[in-house]
Amino acid sequence: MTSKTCTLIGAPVQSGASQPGCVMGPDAYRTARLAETLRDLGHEVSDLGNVAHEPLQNVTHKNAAIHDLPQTVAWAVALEQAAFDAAQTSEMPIFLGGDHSLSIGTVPGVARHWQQHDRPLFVLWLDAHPDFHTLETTTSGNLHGTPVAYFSGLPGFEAYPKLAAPIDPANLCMLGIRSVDPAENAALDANSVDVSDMRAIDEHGIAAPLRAFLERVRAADGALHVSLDVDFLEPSIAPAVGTTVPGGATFREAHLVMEMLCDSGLVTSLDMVELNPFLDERGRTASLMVDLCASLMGRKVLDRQTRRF
Ligand code: 4U7
Ligand code: MN
Ligand code: MN
Ligand code: MN
Repeated sequence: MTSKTCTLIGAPVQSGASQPGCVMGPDAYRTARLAETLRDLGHEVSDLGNVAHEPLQNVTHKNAAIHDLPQTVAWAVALEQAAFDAAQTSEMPIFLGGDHSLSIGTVPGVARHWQQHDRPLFVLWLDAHPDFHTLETTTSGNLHGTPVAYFSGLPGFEAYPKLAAPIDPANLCMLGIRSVDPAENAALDANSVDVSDMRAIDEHGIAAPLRAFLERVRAADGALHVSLDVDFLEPSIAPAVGTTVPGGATFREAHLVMEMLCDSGLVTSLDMVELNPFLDERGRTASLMVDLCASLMGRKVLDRQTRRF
C-alpha cells in the first residue's frame, strides 16, 4: 500500500456503555505501539492526543432507561468537529475508542467532509451488534447501542445534534452480527440494511459479502468508513470487551477482512472501539486490535504485487 498520512485521535468515551473502562482504550492502543507499528509500515503518523467533550447541557428524553444523554451529546458535538477537521487534513483518520457511542460523532464528521467532495460515504460495521436502536427503542439505555440508527437519519433523535450529511441506509454493510434486539430486527428490515449475520458467514464465508459490498462502494466512487467493535471478534481471542457474544469472527476471518479492505484501497477512516483494558489479559486484545489495524494498513505475509491465489 502506498504511504498515507495517518492521524490518531483518542476518544476516551465510556458514557455509552454500562461498565467503566473504555476511558483507558486510547492509551492501551498507544501502549500496544499503534503509532510505531504504522510508521514501520511506511506511513506518516501523527497522534493528536485525546479529544475532550463539550460542556454538558441539560438534555433529557422520555425514555427513563437512557443514561448519560448529556455526556453522549457533548461527546458527539466535539467528535463530529474533530472528525471533520481530521478528514480535511489527513488521508486516514483513526479514532481510538472509547465505547461505540463515539461513532455518533465520528461518522457524521467524516460524512460532512466527504459531502463537500460530492462523494457518498459508505460505512462497514464490524460488530456482534447492529447498534440500530433509537432513543425510543433502547431498553438497556446504553447509548453505544444507538449510533447506526442515528447517523442513518432515522427519526427520534431530536436530542442528538442535527446531521449535516446522513448516511443512506443503502450504503451500510454489517458483518459479524449475532445479537439483535426485536426493535432492531424490525428497523433493519424496514430499511433493507445489508446485514451478514454469523449464520451467513458460516455458510458463505466472510469474503463473499465483503467483496460484494466493496464492489458497490467502488461503483459509486464512495468513501468508506470502517467501524471495528472488539466484540466482532470471538471472545476467546478478544476478551477485553464488556459485551462479549460467543461465536464471533475468528483470528483469520478478521485478518482476511482487513487484508481485503487494504487491497481495495477504498478505506478512508477507521474507528477502533469498545476496547476495555480493565478486562484485558496482559494486553492481548489491545495488541490484536493493533495487528488488525496493521493488516488494514498494508502488513502482508507475501511481498508481491499480485497473488496467484
Ligand atoms: B455495542 C444491546 F441489549 N443491543 O442495546 C443494547 F444486547 O457497541 C447491546 O455493539 C448493545 O457493543 C451493544 O444494550 C453495543 C443489548
Ligand atoms: Mn458496537
Ligand atoms: Mn458490539
Ligand atoms: Mn460493546
